[in-house]
Amino acid sequence: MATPLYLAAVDLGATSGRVILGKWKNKNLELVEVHRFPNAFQSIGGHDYWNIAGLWEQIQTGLRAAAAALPKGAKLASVGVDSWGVDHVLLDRGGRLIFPAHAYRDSRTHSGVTRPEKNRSDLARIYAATGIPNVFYNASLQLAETVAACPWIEDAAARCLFLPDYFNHLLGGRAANELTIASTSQLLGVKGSAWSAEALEHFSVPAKWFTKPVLPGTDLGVVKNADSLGGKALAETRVIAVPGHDTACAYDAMPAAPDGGDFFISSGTWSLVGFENPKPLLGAGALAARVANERTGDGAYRPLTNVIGLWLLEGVMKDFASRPVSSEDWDKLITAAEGLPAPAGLLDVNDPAFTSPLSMKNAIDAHLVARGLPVPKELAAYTRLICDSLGQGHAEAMRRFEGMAGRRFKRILIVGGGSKNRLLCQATADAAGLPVVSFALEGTAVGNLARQLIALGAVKDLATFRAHLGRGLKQTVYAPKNRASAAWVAA
Ligand code: LFR
Repeated sequence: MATPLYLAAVDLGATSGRVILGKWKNKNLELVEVHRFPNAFQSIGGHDYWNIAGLWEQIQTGLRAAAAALPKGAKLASVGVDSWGVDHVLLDRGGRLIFPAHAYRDSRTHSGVTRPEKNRSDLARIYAATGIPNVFYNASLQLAETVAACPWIEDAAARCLFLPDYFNHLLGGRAANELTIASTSQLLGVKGSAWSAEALEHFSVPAKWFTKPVLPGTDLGVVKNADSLGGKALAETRVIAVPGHDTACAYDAMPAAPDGGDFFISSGTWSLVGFENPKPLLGAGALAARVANERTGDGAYRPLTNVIGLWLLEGVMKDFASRPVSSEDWDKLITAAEGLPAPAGLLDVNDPAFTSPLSMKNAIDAHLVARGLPVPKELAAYTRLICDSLGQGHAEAMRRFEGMAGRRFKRILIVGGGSKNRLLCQATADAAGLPVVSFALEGTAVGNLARQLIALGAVKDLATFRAHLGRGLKQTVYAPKNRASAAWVAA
């Protein structure tokens, strides 16, 4: 009987964070969520910020809970941190935070510094250099705004670390920029793994703030202050740079078929739709489709677009007196939504009005009224409209990728919160005309733990991990209902 290996995944999301304890034994991974906490950005004086000290507090609480959940005498072999992309801290030479960590939805980049937007050739040049389109929340634009607003920062700051890099460092790891999270910034070169001098110069971001990104799987050192975290259980715990970007973790966790025929959706606050490719997708078509060539845990490419995601539904719920909490509540809501007739027309989920509205319900209503469509009366009808619209958005994005990459996908694999939403899965299958396979899988945490297992030498590589994982995994297949041909016959 093999000795189990225990590892912790710190998985930070924009609306909640978790610490998960993983147990690896006999090629099987078991997870226990030892700590979960809400997360939200906080607004003050017209700007939105993350509570970095609060997040650090929660990470420590989670690690203490992980230590407490270990069997007597067992040790935590390693820990890794992942989070949403683009957000970062600036540190002075002594490692102190010297600028508030803005949240990516803050409006500071919306006007003024969107320089490439003003100049098409700049836009194409920066895209060719970084493979990342110009999206308002990119770290490039955020840092450009910081430097423009506070020119003194150039000298005062010594390092820019993305959030997982920073928490790895607080845990005791060396201060390093990890590749996947660096690839969300629009400052990393699309070829190789060096920062793009062209992008840094264009955005006036000092190159000295960054070091050459390390690959996921790099051992950054040993946890410090183990006494305050979990005593002996954490005394030799390694801090491992897992894919710092949660989307890279979620994609790593997909038990994809080795033939490359799978299209991926990581469905949560955002729907992150894309696929794995040895090469980036570049050129005018990819730029127009806003393809982000982010990096995978193996350092390859994940051409992807962000479809707005369940942020729409989360937002709408704030305008209703009661919202589902338990899985029974959710089931009731989805059943009610399924029972409704199909909406008269769908939302264009790419409308920027949905990015950060004061009221999502008002934004949706205005969008519908402008298109001459009826406004829903109850939460179930909004749920139906949102799921059908997202399904359509997923399918359209997939078709665009097929056109650009010259390939046909055979299945759509979905992980994340939305994979539990059967209305969304079915709507996606129907719109795409492909089976959607939903996995009962904590995608980001599993991808985070997988990279630790590979780094510790317990698993050979990602393909091997996916094969082990796929064997025991519960999956639900949503076959497409042939809507298109039904409509054709009716016509
Ligand atoms: C998802 C995600 C997306 C990124 C967005 C903003 O959590 O990481 O991949 O585009 O957050 O950083």
